[in-house]
Amino acid sequence: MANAQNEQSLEDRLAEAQALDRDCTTLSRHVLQQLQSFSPDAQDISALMNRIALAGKFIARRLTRAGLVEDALGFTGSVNVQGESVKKMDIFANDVFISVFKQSGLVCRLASEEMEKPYYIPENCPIGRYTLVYDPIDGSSNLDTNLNVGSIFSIRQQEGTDEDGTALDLLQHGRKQIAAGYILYGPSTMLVYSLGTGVHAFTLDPSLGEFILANENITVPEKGPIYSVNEGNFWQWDDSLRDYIRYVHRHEGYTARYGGALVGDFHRILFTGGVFLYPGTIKKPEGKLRLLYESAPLAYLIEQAGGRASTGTQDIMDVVPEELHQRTPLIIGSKEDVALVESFIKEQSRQVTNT
Ligand code: AHM
Ligand code: MG
Repeated sequence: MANAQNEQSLEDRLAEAQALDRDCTTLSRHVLQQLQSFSPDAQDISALMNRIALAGKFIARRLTRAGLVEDALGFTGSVNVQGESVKKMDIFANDVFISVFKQSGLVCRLASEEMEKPYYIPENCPIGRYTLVYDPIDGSSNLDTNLNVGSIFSIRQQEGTDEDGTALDLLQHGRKQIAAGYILYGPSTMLVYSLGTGVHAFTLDPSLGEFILANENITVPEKGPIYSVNEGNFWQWDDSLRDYIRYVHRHEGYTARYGGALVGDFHRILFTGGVFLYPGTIKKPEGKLRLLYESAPLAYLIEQAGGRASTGTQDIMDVVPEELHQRTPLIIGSKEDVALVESFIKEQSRQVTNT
């Protein structure tokens, strides 16, 4: 009897130890495990990820109180370089990313959706070896209705110089990214990242103030049921995209999901499979999404998870931008679903060539 009790308590203790182990896999510990090194480079990447996580915590804290505090919601009254009305939260989040990197010695320059030109942190520049490219609040039209939004980030090694301030040295393909990820501000706050060794998701435990490992080595299904696209643009698309949507409507097994915020839509596809599309339209032939801080970081993640990202004719990761805020059509998700969309585009261009 005494032995049975002892065994029981041993099992309980083992279960507790496992739970504790899981709770102790914080983002910073995970990053070091991924890098398998304590080299200066590994320490830098770890410090970078910690600062990004800190930015995520600041933004999440503000968002959870947005309806309660003055000056959190609504527009600033100005228009950004993209011609879009700027929200107060866009500016707050943009500044948070800048301020967490001050005096870090890590990042000399940051480029974001909200800034026409890259921002320099002069005190970091003598030693800062990395550039951070980010979208501080993606899907900001969701803000005023208390729906999910996200932040997207990408880290690149700083290369060359930016003598004329045009950031020419940043205009390189997505395979130059050394890390990428996003923070999803939903019912809970999640950080999903990759350093080129799989995709891993963390949930913010607000009581600890730590991102705790939730899913390791996420793989996107080869094919999935979701198609995620703003069908309001149907008559603005090329015939090939309309044909693809007609195909989806006529076949069983598809379901539409579109939240109007890329991070949330992408997150769902990462876990359940399917495809997200933001194709070009008549008004915007290159679509809406920006290559460097929206499409390329998510392309990096989806490839790491075994999926694909395409413009329709080229892998997103291979696209070399000509300017900082360049837009690109985006088709991203499960391999088979992306290939199916591409097959419609290919067929259309074959028909055009034959006529
Ligand atoms: P934003 O970065 O200015 O918020 O714009 C990007 C957002 C994406 O999150 C989302 O996928 C898309 O715009 C939605 O656009 P639309 O309202 O045209 O469907
Ligand atoms: Mg955006």
